[in-house]
Amino acid sequence: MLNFIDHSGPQASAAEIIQGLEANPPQVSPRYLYDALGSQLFTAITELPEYYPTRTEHAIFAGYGAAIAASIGTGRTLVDLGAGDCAKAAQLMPQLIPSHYVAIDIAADYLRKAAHGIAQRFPAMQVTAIAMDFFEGLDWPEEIDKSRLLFFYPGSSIGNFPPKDAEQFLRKLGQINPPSDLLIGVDLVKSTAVLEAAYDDALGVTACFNLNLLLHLNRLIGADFNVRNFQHRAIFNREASRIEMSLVSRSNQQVRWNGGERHFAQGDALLTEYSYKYRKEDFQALLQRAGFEFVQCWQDEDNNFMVCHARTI
Ligand code: AVJ
Repeated sequence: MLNFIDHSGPQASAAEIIQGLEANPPQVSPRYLYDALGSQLFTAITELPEYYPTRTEHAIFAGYGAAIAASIGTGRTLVDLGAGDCAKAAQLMPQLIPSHYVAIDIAADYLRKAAHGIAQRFPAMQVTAIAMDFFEGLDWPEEIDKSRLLFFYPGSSIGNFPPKDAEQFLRKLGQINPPSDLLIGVDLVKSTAVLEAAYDDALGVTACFNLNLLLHLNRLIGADFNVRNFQHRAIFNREASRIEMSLVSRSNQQVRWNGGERHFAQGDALLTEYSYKYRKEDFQALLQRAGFEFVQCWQDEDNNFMVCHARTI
């Protein structure tokens, strides 16, 4: 029942990584946070007391699953963007009853196992797993039927894009085969203390997650980053409405890689991730600019997180 398609293509682009490291200020795409260990560390993050998004979204799906299914309808092709362990989609399947589940993720091995489990649990549903990086936009694989698409983009992963890029990404999704629907999780603006704790937890799991990116880079570009020489930092920039996660150099040091090197002075920050936070009205306006009509949204009591249903006009 499971159809697996490998569109992962050439893995990481060393040239792109090096260009970012040589830029001022230096930066690395957050996609490099997710090697095998990084994916497991992210799963650990979702269980931390301070990291509210995953459990809040889970509670919204649990409380409003029937309402969500009533708003969207059943029998759709559920396209899971960044499926990971497929658990979030699986939570809604008994109510959404998709005819076809298309799980997309960059972590191929992890995805294949998870999708296999889903295919066994829901034998009446067609399951397709696609190993693909859709960060630069989703190129729809020709071998997959694109009728009655429901894009599922939970976890506030949209927050990794700056708002202009988020708008463009969503517009392209909507243009694949309109009319289509979108069910998306969005993290909301809140107090600095709550936001910063979520990205700098007491156990230091997020610090490990961030620092592990350096080990990933060491393998990808033959770099010699010493994890002990960098410190995790996550601050909320309220003006830009985003968490800024970076790795700060603990000393003056030289870092080398295949064909290049760079000096990091003590206090220099290597930017690893932005995580944008929205006000409800601002996200609705963004959806509209991206060519979607806002249908309905569901939030937790404390307005920490929201799940939106929108459809292309
Ligand atoms: C997977 C992008 C939603 O921004 O909250 C968690 C990743 N980074 N802790 C987020 C993340 C640090 C996460 N997203």
